[in-house]
Amino acid sequence: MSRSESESESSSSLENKSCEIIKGINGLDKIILREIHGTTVEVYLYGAHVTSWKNDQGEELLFVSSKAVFKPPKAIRGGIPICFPQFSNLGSLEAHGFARCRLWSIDPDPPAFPPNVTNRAYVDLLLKPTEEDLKIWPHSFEYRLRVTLGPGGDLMLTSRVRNTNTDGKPFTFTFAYHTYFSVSDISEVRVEGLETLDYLDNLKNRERNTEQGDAITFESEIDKIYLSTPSKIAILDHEKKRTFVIRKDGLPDAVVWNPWDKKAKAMADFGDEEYKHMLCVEAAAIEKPITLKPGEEWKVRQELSAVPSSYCSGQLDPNKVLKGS
Ligand code: TA6
Repeated sequence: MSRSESESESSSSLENKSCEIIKGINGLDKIILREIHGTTVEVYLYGAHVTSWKNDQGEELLFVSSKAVFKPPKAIRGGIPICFPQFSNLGSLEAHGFARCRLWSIDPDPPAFPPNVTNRAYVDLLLKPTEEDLKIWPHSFEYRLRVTLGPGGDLMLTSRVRNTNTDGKPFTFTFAYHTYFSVSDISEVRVEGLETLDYLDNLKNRERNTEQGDAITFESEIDKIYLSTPSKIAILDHEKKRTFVIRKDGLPDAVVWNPWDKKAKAMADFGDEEYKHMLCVEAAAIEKPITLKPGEEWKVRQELSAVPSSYCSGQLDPNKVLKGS
């Protein structure tokens, strides 16, 4: 389905002027965050799904397939799908859980911002299980997602999951921010920060292996869950001279996925050649599922930044990016 959207002012606009709600594709409500230097973010209430993050030059930094279906109950192909309460295509729930296929609401009672935070480009979204959801996953929860566009154009997603069971029962889940980065040419991309780590290989029935000592480069399909990863991971796009930096907190694992040509052709909502222009690097909690007792809250976040990198001239030392502030 072509991505033509008729945007129109909706009746309600949020209190925060750097943040407005309009109609997106197929009339789905979406929030636009605008930062003073021109960076923008768009997040659909459907799935609390970030579908766009543009820098101050208006360049799109996230990948969304031209064949993405913006129509429930299908998950939107690209952007930042929220994988909760299950990161897996197996298991009892729908692939990667149901959170990305539900309508979220604007949180009427958002958590307070820390006093020293001045940026105003943010939105707070809330998901609670429906009666239908409770039939397939019999646990009460409140999932609060804060999407923040920082003054430097950084995109931060903060997740808070609270167990609101009244039956005294704990629940266990796995999680990922399934981020699709836009890259110029996958064969010119390298990932720094995952060298020598153990990983589970989804292409070999989650067999455990150890990554080699160099940066990761891409010549074929990859689907690996790296374990106990550092808080910073760098994705260097040689052609664009741009480095994405993922800073994560509370998310020990990182999934790296590119479907390559064969799998690309097998996905109806993904262009045959689009694998060349995307890479998923996903901050996650998979190896050690999270268990919450009633009343307990789990809070995690990922912060994405896009920095110019003259890596090709050897001026950018990726380790400096990873070890820097
Ligand atoms: O994150 C990698 C992965 O688990 C792959 O195995 C592939 O299935 C991808 O997610 C896409 O999953 P989706 O359910 O969004 O089609």
